[in-house]
Amino acid sequence: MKTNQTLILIKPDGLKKSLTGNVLTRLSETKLDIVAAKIAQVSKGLAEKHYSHMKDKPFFNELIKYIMGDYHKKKVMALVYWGPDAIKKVREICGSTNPEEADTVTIRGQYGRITTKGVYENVIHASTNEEEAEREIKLWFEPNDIIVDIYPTKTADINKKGKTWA
Ligand code: 3AN
Repeated sequence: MKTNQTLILIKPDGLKKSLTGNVLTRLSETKLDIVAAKIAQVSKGLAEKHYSHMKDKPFFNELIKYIMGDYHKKKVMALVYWGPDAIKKVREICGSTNPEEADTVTIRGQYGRITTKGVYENVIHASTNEEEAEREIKLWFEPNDIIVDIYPTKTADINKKGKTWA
């Protein structure tokens, strides 16, 4: 078992449907540590960077609108979970990308749906592998937001003693 970290987003449909508590309770079954958490509004730039690997998909524009909260609330909850096999454990409990195909005992199976427009409202995002986790965590969080040292940092401004990703 390898200790690693993963980015989780509770997406705007999850917040609009008051599912935050339910999702965190399900995630606590993993026995992983929450090492960072925040509520954020997603700008177009952040949304496009987060989903840069999907930019050629026909549903890309809908996906960007969805994560920005155009269909629900303009906010997401972003978290970093850390511990043994964090990426794998969280993906398992999230379930398949398509919420209609996701096992009913998973978070997406329990709470997700596909809209008549074809948008997957699948409640939660979780990193797929270590490379993606690193890219996503560095996109969403600054070093000082995370209570464990997971990636190398450098001092950004000698006077302020701030840190930035190395
Ligand atoms: P996952 O989130 O399970 O890693 P990805 O990375 O393939 O899945 O897709 C990113 C997001 O794009 C999904 N979470 C979902 O919101 C959306 N998505 C993926 N495939 C489709 C699809 N066929 N139709 C509509 N939305 C999709």
